[in-house]
Amino acid sequence: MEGEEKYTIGYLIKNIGTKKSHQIIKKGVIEMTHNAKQAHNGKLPNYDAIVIGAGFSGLYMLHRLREAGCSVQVYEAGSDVGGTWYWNRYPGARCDIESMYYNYTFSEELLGEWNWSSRYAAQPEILNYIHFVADKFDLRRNIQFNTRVTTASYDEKSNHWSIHTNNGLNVTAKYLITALGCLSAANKPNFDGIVRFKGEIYHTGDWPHEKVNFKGKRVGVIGTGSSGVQAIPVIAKEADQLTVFQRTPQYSTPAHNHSIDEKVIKETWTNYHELRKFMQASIHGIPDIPRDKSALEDEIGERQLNYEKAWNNGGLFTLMYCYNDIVANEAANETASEFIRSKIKEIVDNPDIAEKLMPSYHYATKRPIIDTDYFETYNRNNVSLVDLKTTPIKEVTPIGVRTTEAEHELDVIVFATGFDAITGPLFNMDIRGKDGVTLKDKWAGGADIKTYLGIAASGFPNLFMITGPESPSVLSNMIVSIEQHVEWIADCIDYLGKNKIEKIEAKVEAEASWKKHCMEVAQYTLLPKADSWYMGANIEGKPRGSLVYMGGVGQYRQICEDVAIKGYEGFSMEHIPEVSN
Ligand code: NA7
Repeated sequence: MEGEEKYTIGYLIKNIGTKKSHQIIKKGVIEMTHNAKQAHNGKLPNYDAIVIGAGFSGLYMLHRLREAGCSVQVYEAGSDVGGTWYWNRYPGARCDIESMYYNYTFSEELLGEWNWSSRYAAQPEILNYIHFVADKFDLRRNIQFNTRVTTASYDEKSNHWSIHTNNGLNVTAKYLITALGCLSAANKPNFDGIVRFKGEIYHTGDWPHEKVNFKGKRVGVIGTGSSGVQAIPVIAKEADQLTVFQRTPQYSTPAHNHSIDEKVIKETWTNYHELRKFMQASIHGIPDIPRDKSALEDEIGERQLNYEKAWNNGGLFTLMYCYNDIVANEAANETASEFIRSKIKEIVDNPDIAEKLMPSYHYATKRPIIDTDYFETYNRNNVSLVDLKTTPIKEVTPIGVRTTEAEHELDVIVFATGFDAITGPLFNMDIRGKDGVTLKDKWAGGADIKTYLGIAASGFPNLFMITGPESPSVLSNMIVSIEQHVEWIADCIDYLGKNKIEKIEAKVEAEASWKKHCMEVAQYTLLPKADSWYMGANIEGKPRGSLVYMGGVGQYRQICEDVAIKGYEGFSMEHIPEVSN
């Protein structure tokens, strides 16, 4: 009893002036001083770390830091966990990485307890998986939902990040970790007259939780990226009429989705340790690599056979991996591009429509697409195609979409217009580092992105970005890249704690050499030639520049590991000043 009572104010008042109370007060002061050592001005932050976002990256970050004994709070704009898979609920939404490689790999226990139903899991199943993980590790107790972080500012005096949310919350943390997802800021083109439209408007990246009914309706889909290509065949089956508004034709290859046998899954889980190592050392984070041969070394007949086999196997990288120079050499690329164009010609009955569907950019310099019956859908008599390159959209009218050629009457408009990728989510928040400089200003609105490893930025101490700009992120299997970043950041925070380092910041020169390296690597590929969202080229007014590291996840992992082994080379660090008791 006495042990409990001695800590109450009542006990101290009752025993004021006694030797015992002096001891308790002194002990309390010493404890406070000890704690205050961790903060410059004696003011403790609310949390060791604040994580923004509760998708795949935020959830794993929370788990790792909590396991390490850190106090962590996650803020999430949605009403539940899931990130990308919470928002992208559009018809046909499905992963383009094979399910068995699109799950967390850090826990063997997790692997053993989960079975995927098909080669490419649909959105509801992936969301269920994320719920399963959140339940298993009891993650929701440290997540505040329906809470959007509006500003995050670094205070140099206290070395804390202050976070403000849309619902009036003000909290502080020593570390700020963004787990925003690369494709979470929906691109909603502001066409003239859009507010006058009398029908329904949806965006694939911000889809309602309730089923949208297309039955008996005239639907327009604007955009033919991965989301449009997945949604179009499904909507076409339900709608009365479907009009597809296409700005850039796409290369898409068949997914050949199918159910998977439980036995195959169990076998895969058994060998997962090896697979995981392979994925981590690979280019795109999958257990496969390109064939070590140029496309130009094979005779035409041999090459066609290879492409045909890849087409029939299906998969995101299968065709690209037929040879090692498809994204590096224009002539090699053209062989694959032309093969896909020939398939489009073969599948689509109407030669004029087939012609409009044929892309001319270099295959795989935009993220490749895999589909189920996409090109076949244009053979349906309730589907029509509008080529926006020749007849651009002029305005949205109360009854539809008017191009320079005609007014298309619609009941529903579906924007499948993608995202302000990678920098969009960071810029949507007011993130301020030293001297109140915003991340947006530091990066000249995106025209001059400077990061160190895509994880940190100078002028922004104690800020970590999971899958930030200039990291492999969307060029890879996201889960592999997410796990690598989360583990690197957790190890770094652990190192800082053990070495009594309070502040870590990327050096300006380290950023400059990382940028140089990123640009050098990019020059070995054809990717900078495309108007893709990798290059920031999908959004009007967005500065063009490479948003991703193109050297592959294996090489990138090695670089990050070396940085850590060398005591976080390229970062400046400040030790906690000694406080005498
Ligand atoms: P994407 O791949 O960015 O596709 C968006 C599509 O919308 C694409 O066809 C764009 O044409 C088109 N778009 C964008 N803005 C406009 C305007 N203003 N007018 C007409 N058409 C427009 O996004 P997704 O959501 O499909 O896929 C994103 C990723 O999610 C995907 O790669 C997977 O990883 C999952 P453009 O090609 O830019 O000319």
